[in-house]
Amino acid sequence: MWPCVVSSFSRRLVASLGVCGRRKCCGTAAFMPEAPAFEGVRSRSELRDFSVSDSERFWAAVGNQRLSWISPFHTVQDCDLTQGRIKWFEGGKLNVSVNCLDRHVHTSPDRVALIWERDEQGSEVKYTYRELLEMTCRLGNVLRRRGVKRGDCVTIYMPTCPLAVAAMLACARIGAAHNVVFAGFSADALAERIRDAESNTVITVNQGVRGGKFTELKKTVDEAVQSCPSVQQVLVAMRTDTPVVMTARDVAMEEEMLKEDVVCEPAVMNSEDVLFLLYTSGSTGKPKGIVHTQAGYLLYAALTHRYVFSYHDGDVFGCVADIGWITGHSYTVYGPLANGGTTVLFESTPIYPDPGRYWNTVERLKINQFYGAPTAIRLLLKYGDHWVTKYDRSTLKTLGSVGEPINTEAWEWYHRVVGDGRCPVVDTWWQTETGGICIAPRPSEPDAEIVPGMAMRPFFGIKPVLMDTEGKVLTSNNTSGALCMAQPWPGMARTIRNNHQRFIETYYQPYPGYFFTGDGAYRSAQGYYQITGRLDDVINVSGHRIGTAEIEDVVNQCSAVAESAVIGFSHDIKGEGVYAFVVLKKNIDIKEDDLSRQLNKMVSKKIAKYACPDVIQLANRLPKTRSGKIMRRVLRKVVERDLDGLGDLSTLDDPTAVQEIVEGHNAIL
Ligand code: 6R9
Repeated sequence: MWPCVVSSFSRRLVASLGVCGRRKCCGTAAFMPEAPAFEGVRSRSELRDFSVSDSERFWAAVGNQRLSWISPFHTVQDCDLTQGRIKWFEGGKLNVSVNCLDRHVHTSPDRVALIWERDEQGSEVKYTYRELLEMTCRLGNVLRRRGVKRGDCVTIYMPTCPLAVAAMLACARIGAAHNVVFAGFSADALAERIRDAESNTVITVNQGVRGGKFTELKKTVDEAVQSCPSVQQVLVAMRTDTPVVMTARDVAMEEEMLKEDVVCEPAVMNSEDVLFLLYTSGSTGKPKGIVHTQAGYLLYAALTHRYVFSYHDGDVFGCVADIGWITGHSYTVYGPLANGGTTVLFESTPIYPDPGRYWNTVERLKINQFYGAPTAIRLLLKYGDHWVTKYDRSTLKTLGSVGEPINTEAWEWYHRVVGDGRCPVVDTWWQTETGGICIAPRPSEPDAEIVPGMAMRPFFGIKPVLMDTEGKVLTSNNTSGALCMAQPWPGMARTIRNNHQRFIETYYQPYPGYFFTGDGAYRSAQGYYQITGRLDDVINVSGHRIGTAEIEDVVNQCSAVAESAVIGFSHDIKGEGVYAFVVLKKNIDIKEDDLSRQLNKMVSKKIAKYACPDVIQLANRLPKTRSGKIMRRVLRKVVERDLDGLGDLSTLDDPTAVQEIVEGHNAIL
């Protein structure tokens, strides 16, 4: 029955929920597994309409159905977008780690929660729900005993691994907030985030291992904390056998965990207490600490994970994002675990030990849903189909894409080669600020069409609008504008840490009464959404508005081109001209004139003559963030010849890429 590891508190809690662990089941809809039923709602699209028109009833039902509450909420929402005030499920009390662990340990303790796909191919390790709960409780007890209190913020600087997940959940268990910093960030970037979060505790590992290379994470933390007076202790876990120098501030984490009990009383949290901070770049240099809270975030991550990917019990979910990004938070950790799923922790890179790594992993772990980034897909496409087709991918059911627009060529390849033409590809649009997926082709009627490269349909409860330059809502279809959200949803960010004013100015002042995403979008004649890129990436050529992503999409379809980045630059006659940075595929020999002719022909044909590149600069690689986004801001500054204004380069993957771009640009002039 009830495993001994669970506290009497949790036992009482689950007992109070009844056998299914769900309070007030409201019946489920016949047309959609597990979705709540509402009178008169007979299809998935009717349910989507209902979720927007009667959003309080919708969210109340799913909130009751999908989360386990210690005390029920009394107010579904208290939001005012004109003020940037977002509150959901007030009065409710719950514990996120109980929702992600204890309730599944209750029903299926031996179900696999995590499959750690270690950097060393073929050495995966599985952890059951019982084991993950034990690990979490031990670590929760370590933190508590060492003085971490409810409301404190713990910074986690670790690679994607089970102890990192346990660290996140241990914070949630004792009511501390976590601040995961991507383990590729430099000491300076880490220090800035620790200081802003005012963390007293940092959790790290001795060394990281990625792509066969070792990184000295503990050393980086040592350097960072020198300028972080708030830090009192650093917990150090051992990822490798290599010893590291331990100071009086450092604590051997596994040793401490072994001394602790496997039972840890969960803190009783309010719906709106902070669950985590996650720093993300804005248009200005200083990163923003985006704040998410307990109930609304967890519910939204769980619901989107369940329905966008059509995740069913027993499926193996493979999100290959690092836990240092929001995608790792919502779709490696919180969404899958809230749903009692099996989730893969991918520690490696797409090309280690060779470009077949993803598909080798899919075959070995029998992954059913694969969720990755277009930048990786484009990279792998270059290496050819055989790296994919040599592995058995018959377990795959859904393929997901996230992080940037996926160009048609990459989409088609992902669909045709990776998915053998039989898996829906879901291009999912969302942001750190939205907490979870907001626009995606699914859920929809099961065989509804999917248009390549389009995120298409708003998720339940999401009401997108497009705004014109005067701030008016564009009502017609076949139109482009600034993407805003007209209605709040539970997963949206609550504030920016230490800077609510910046939160309001960035997201709520540009279009009063709406949440402004910072992205541009096109709404097709059928009403489907296509993201055209950050609004600062939209350029205006001779009065014609064009998304740089649209031009890139065409350029990337050229058989010689591996990847490209297009920016606007100041042009005497046109206002803005089109500047294309182009990376050629390996072993391609083409004259620049021929390339330029080919690209002009293609762009004229697919978009219009005005969109043709005025300048083409060949490059060996593009400057990218460590999460794979092309840093167009840097390219613009190079082209503007404003090298002093390059801004924050802490997220840059390979600093030498910028130097190469500068030299290439100088050679063109
Ligand atoms: C989840 C994530 C958010 C920004 C967002 C947009 C871009 C994300 C996209 C996409 C086109 C998609 N973006 N998904 N653009 N199509 N499917 O990536 O969060 O790191 O905060 O980035 O990424 O520009 O505004 P985050």
